[in-house]
Amino acid sequence: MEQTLAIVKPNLVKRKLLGRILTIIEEDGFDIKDARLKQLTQNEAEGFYAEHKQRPFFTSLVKFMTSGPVFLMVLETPSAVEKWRNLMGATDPAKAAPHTIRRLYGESIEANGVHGSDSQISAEREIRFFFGS
Ligand code: 3AN
Repeated sequence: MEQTLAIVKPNLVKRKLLGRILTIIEEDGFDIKDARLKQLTQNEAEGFYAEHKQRPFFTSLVKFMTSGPVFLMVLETPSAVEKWRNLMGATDPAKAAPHTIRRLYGESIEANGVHGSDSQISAEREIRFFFGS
């Protein structure tokens, strides 16, 4: 079994698409092991995206991620990291495959609607960051 951290970003929570995304996740066979709605502080968003600190979009990304509550989830299934990334689609919604969540609901590269850990090591760090051990 493997776990990954999934986040529904503020734009999709605001658009009341949480139920639809949970349905997609459940129908794809993931087990939701933990979940929480959370308004991120600036510190939390900066800490979470620390690896992007030097990127030109960092300030804007932090502002967007703190613009309203996010929905955090620990998803579990075999190959959870890869499986959730496939279901999300590419970072740029315009380049994401048909039927992926980012293609369906993403608005831009920044407001692409959902986050997923990019490796098992990131998943461990990100789950610990929000949910503890
Ligand atoms: P992914 O979320 O697909 O792993 P990363 O890790 O490269 O993509 O980027 C993290 C987040 O930073 C993305 N989800 C997106 O919100 C934002 N981001 C990435 N690239 C850009 C960009 N060129 N312009 C604006 N925001 C970006």
